[in-house]
Amino acid sequence: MQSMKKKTYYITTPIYYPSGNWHIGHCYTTVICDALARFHKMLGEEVFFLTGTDEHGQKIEKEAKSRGVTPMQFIDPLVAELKDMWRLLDVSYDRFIRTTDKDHVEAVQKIYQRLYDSGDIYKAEYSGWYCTPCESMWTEAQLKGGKCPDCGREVTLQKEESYFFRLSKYAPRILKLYEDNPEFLQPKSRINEMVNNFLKPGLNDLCVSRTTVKWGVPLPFDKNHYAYVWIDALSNYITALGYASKDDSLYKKFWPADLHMVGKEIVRFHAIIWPAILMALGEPVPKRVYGHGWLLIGGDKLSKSKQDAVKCELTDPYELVKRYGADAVRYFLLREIPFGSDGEYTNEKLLTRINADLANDLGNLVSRTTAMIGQYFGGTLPKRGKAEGVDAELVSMAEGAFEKVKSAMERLNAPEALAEIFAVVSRANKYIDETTPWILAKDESKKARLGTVLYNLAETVRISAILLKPFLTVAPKAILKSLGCSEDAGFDSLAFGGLKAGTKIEKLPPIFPRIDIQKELAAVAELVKSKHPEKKEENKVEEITIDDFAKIELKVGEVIACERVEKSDKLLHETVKIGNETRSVVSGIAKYYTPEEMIGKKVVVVTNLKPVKLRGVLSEGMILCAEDKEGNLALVTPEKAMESGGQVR
Ligand code: ME8
Repeated sequence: MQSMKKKTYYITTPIYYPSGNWHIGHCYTTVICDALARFHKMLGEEVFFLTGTDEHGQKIEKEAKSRGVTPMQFIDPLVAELKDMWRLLDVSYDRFIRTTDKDHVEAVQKIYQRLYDSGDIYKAEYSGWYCTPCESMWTEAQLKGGKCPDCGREVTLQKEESYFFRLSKYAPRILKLYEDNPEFLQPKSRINEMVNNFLKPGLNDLCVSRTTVKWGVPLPFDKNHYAYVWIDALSNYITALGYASKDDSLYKKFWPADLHMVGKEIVRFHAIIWPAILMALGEPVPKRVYGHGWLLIGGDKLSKSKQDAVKCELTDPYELVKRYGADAVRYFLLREIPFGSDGEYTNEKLLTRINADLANDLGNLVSRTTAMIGQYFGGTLPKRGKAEGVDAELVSMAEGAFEKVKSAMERLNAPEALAEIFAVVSRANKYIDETTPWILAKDESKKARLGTVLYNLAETVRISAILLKPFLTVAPKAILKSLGCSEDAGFDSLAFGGLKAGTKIEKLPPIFPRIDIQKELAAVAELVKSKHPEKKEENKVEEITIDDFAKIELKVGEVIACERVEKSDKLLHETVKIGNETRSVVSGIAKYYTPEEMIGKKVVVVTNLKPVKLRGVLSEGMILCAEDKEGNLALVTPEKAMESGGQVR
């Protein structure tokens, strides 16, 4: 007899930049993928679940350099932290790929070679505006006022030889891919974004090599050039399976991927560049790319840099798991945010979800059911007797839940799948109120009915626990154990009536203790503050009165002479005319303005500061500047022509 080939399911997360500062937004993609991977495993499919880290590129190179360590010394601890986070959240990946892995690097070189040999990569001149201090090349359109958009300094026109990928050639095929396979990119709105924003205006060929960034994969056909990080990163989806290696059996088995799950900001790379590369390699494209929404804080994407602005919320996954457990964090991520859309994150929402769904609905059902079996039947599961009218709805909901969950998961809709399971849980709680077992227990003649009611409840709890297994990894096992079932129970044991009368049932203490939300929010706020003391001070700038402010004298001045302060790369010495007097002022702005630029500038000067000597030069005032988060400075100047000497209030 011919053996049936097992269905395969290949699912990937994006590979993460090892940046540290991990937050709950980072967990979103991966927890969803984990639930999908577990679900498909439980369907009996052979699953390969891939995640990893994206470790090359200029940012890492610079960060490591600024810390005086090698890129690997910089990255390794961050990768270890990320793996730890996945361990805490019970993420069941099959491979954790690092783009610095030897097999990946070798395969990326082969991919480049193949594209080069087929003529899809060609050498051309790349011209752009180069900012030397930033090591960045800009197009004319990207410049701000003709200067570097990052630091505002002068840029020079430079021509550099680079390798280009013929992306433009693939635009018609990508459009056709979307037309022929409306399932390819989801949700549907992302297709419109790609078509209208990128494909219709026309694709340019893509510059796929760098000579300035050396922390990357050297190109096999030109060792002065290094692979563009996105080509390196995207390739992980096939190199992880052994593509272009001696053993490509996994590739043969699992490719094309069933699903690339990615955040919406990187859809363009996955739905345009990646299929074009695969088309050029002559390989099949993934079956589906899903661009999910973001976790927001205060309407903005929760991100590493934004974290500073949102210190009032606890977003650290390690701390969240420590306080509430992996199940609660996973549940929130999978249940709260309507799939495909953005969703606001607050501690209050998380705690409300934990209390309402996990502690009240699920926790109560489990503890009441197991406690009543203990109390009325000595912990032995009673027999299921004759059904009564009220039983039918509960039983049919419990029996029908799997198909609904399956349908939701086929559409990748974990929130809907969980809502279906919790509808059964709620129905069971209602069933307790309707059947009032505590009243039945008072009447010996109702013992058989009481047994049936508790059997139905235990069975509904068992079915719910099995259905919850892809989503929660701790509670379902504990529930199944308390019902005397194997923790491994799967979708093949969902038929109602699976529990055997006579089974020993253990009373389960509350699996999700109820949280006092107000108390916990206060504790969390304290914790967040203690972790970011610098922010506490910044947020709490002392209030002053108008009289306090009036003590500062501010006047408009005109810089009439300016020179560098000797042996200082930070200080400029300005001669400032303020009305009828001139003053000597020293300011720390030499990195942002040349002496020539300063001459003739109208500035705002604090004129009643005590004079000081800086590097031996007298300073009789302070020129006001605005400063951004990166420490860039800009002079504060009157917006209209103003005589020097004018008061600033
Ligand atoms: O983009 N809400 O890596 P990454 C939801 N290395 N998801 C969020 C999020 C938020 N607030 N913040 C981050 C990269 N993410 C590239 C990928 S793949 C070949 C290369 C998600 O570390 C983000 O959307 O910036 C992405 O899916 C994942 O975290 C990794 O982001």
